[in-house]
Amino acid sequence: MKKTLRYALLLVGMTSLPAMAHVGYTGRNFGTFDGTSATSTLSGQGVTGNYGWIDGTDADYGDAHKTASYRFTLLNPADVTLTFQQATSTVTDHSGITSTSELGLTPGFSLYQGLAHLAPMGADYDSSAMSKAHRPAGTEGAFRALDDWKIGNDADTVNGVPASLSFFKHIGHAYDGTASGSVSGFDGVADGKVSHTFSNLAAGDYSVFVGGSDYLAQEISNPNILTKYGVSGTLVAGVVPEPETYAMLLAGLGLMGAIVRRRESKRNSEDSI
Ligand SMILES: [Ca+2]
Ligand SMILES: [Ca+2]
Repeated sequence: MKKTLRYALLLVGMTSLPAMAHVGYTGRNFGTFDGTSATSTLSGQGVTGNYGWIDGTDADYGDAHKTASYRFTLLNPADVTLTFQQATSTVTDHSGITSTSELGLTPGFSLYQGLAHLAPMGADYDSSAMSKAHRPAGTEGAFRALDDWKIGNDADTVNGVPASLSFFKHIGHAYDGTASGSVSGFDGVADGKVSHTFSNLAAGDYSVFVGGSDYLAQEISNPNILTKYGVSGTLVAGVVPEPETYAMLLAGLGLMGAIVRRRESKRNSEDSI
C-alpha cells in the first residue's frame, strides 16, 4: 500500500472518530405509529461493552456513545411495548470496518420524550462545549438512565446556527437480570432479554437509549470492555382502549357486584331465619 494512501485512510479514520460519540438514529428508527396495532423490529445493531446503560444510573452520569439510540413517533396516544435482547449481528464501526458482534449483552434501556438534533443540524455529543457547560464537572458524559438529561451540539458557523441543547424527559426504564445496587427496574431473569410496556403514551417523538447493565463490566481489567455486543429491538404499538370500553368494563363489574351483593344479602336473610 502506498504511504500516501495509508495516511489518507488513517486520516479518514481519525476525522470520522468523533462521529462515534455523536447521538444519531441511523438504522434505529422504529417508525411512526398512528394508534392502530403495529410491530417493528430492528436488528443489526450493537453496543461496545456491557455497561453503557447501567453506567448512566450513577452520580457521575454515563457516556452516551456506549449506548445505542433508537427513536419512534406516535401520532396518537398508544400503549407501547419495547423489547431488547442479545443478538449476533454484523456491525460497522467508525472506520467502516465490519465485524460480527457477540452474544452476552444483558440489556437495559430507558425511554424518553424528545429527540436529539437531526441532520442538517449538527449532531449532539458528550464532549461538546454545550454539553459540558450543562452538566456537573467531572461527569463521564451526558447520559442519565434514570432521570431527565440534556446534550448539545456545536455551532454551525457556515450557516450561522448557534449550538443548542436537546432535552430528554425520562418516562421509564427496565433492565435484564437481578438488582444492581439500588437501581430499580430489573426483570429478575438474566436471559439476555428485557421488555416493558408503557401505557397510554402521549402523541409525540420519543428516544430510547439501550446498553449493557453489568456495572462491573466497565472495569479496565475486563477483557471484554471493548467487545461489541449485538442487540435486537422490537416495538409493539397497541391501541389504547377507548373511554367507552372502560365504561362497559366498569358497568360489567358493577353488575357482577350487584349480583354478588344480592346473593349475599339473600343468604344473610336466610341465615337469620
Ligand atoms: Ca457513570
Ligand atoms: Ca430478562
